[in-house]
Amino acid sequence: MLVCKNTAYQHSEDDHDEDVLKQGFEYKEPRYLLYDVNPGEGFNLRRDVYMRIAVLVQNLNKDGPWILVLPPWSRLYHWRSRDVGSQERIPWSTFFDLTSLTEFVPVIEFHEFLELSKEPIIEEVYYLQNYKEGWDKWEEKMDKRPCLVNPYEWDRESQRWRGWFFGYSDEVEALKMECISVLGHAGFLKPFLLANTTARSVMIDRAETVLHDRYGDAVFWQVRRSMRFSKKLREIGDAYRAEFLDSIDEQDKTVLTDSWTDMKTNHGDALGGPYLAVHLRRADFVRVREKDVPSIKHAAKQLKELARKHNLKKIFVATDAPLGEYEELKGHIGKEFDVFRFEPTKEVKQMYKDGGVAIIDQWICAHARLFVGTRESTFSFRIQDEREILGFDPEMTFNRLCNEKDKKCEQPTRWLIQY
Ligand code: GFB
Repeated sequence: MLVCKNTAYQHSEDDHDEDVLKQGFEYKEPRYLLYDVNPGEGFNLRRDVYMRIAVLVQNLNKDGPWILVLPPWSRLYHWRSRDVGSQERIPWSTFFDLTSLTEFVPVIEFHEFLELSKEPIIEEVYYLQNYKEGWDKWEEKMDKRPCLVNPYEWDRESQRWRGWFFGYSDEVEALKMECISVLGHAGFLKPFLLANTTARSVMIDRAETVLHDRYGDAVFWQVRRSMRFSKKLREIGDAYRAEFLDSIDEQDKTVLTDSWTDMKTNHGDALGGPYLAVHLRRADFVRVREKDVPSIKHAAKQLKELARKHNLKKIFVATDAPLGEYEELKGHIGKEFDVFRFEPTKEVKQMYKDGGVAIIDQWICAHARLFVGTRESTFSFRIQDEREILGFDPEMTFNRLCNEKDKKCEQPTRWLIQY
């Protein structure tokens, strides 16, 4: 399936016909922008990098047709379940609603890009890196430089570059690869892409190196709003809310419009289901962000206080904690509250993997009357955005747990939605 909304840019046999020319459009073959991210990055930072690149592609489309090729999800560090089958080459449609993405920018899946290509080739790869010498004064700049690290390998036999290519290393190759030192916003890549290459397919690797053009403005929120989760995952989350948390959209005032482009809420429109939801980030965070993560006992104390304050009797826990820690939390919370955790069926796990289960957790947290997250976790940040889109009062969203030694317990920055 080729998803492309702008009919002037649609890639089909008919494009050459006179109608297109009559409409005043000069026919151009679309070009494909691919990207990848530092292999160690987690799912929710990757979502943020998508936003930077989607805005770039939207800007490129002002001058000619470009299509964003969605990088398949493969082998993420946090996806460790062994009972879910392969977690390689997962297409974006498993997690996101592609029609919705397309309402911001034309996108296709990587396998569709391969089907459209005569050969499994990406013509040019630009591997972004920092400046070896660092920088004193922040100014936008980019230069071709020797690679500081190079994960690609030149294959003498095929005269092509070999690389990871989202788990397609056995099939896909590149014709050209260069390293570019860059300091700048994603939009800064546009003049480079228009002036320095005429390749049909260009891949930007280590795309997290470039920053958002404008963090938090209306365009930022448009692309964020376009990232709706897949309908199936939303339905699984909704069914759980209805069954265990007495949470139904009509009642909770969280009904979605058919298209994100028609949805505009005010703070306080959404009420949310009668439960407190917490994102309790544990696993590697306990080690890496020791100062930000509370003990289980202290987390329970804060949750009980908040639930009492807001008169909520149910607590939903989204967590990557092992079962033992979750049981410990329940023990500390005690009988005063009912505590819930989403338990996927075998079928859901097989079908939607660790990534899908995490999204269901996020979706349930997004619909709670009150949300409390973990400091500096992009997983918690994405729940906060989702709640901004639904129209919650910021008081009910921008809350976090604190470590017992953190007496100030500063609450999260409120990145409020802009239209
Ligand atoms: O999403 P993420 O980048 O958030 O990475 P952080 C955390 C991953 O752990 C998620 C799983 O994508 C999930 O796979 N996970 C975390 C959870 N919390 C939950 C939860 O409540 N429910 C479920 N089902 N899964 C950063 C990473 O994580 O932490 C960096 O991006 C680094 O790579 C750093 O590891 C320490 O921003 O929280």
